[in-house]
Amino acid sequence: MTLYGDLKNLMVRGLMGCVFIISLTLIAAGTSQAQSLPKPTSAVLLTVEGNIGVTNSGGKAEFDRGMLEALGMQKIVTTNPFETGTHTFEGILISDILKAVDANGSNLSAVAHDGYSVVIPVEDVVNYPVMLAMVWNGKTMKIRNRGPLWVIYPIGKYPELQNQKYSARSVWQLKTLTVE
Ligand SMILES: Nc1nc2c(c(=O)[nH]1)N[C@H]1C(S)=C(S)[C@@H](COP(=O)(O)O)O[C@H]1N2
Ligand SMILES: [Mo]
Repeated sequence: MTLYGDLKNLMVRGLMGCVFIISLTLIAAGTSQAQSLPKPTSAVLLTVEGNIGVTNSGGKAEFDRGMLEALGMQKIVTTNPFETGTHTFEGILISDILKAVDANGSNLSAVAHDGYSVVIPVEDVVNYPVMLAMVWNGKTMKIRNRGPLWVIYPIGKYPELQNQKYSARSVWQLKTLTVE
């Protein structure tokens, strides 16, 4: 190695280091950018509380129908443990809701209007497209038909989800998710 070669090498490394650090800074700036959530303008369908970074009502994040829809409606066609046949569900992926509120935790404590509650591990919604369904076979769900929000696991596509554990997490009439 000549002195010139060593010098050039050092400069290239130095430059790469700078590019790396600048990229990291940009990524950090991007993710820490203060997200905000508007206030609901119609009935609150979902409240997310606990360890979240984005709130719109005293430490909680409240969503009305329009706010949920704005997160990006998805469609899942699946069989269901409670109803015969194949059903079409439209709603928001729980992972998208967690992103919107900047959730930080490993469990979601889900509570329903009828008082039912169960813990949904965050890994479920990371590993599978678990949905908060709002529309069932083309119809907006009401409390009387398991709505307004029903946790739907894509059990048709992932047979390993066809058991009691995931049935118990398939909360209908969901009201609140607490990030823990
Ligand atoms: N809101 C609500 N969701 C619920 C329940 C409930 O009682 N209330 N029961 C859970 C349990 S324990 C199971 S096994 C499944 C199926 O209940 P089912 O067999 O009574 O339809 O729904 C789950 N979701
Ligand atoms: Mo159950």
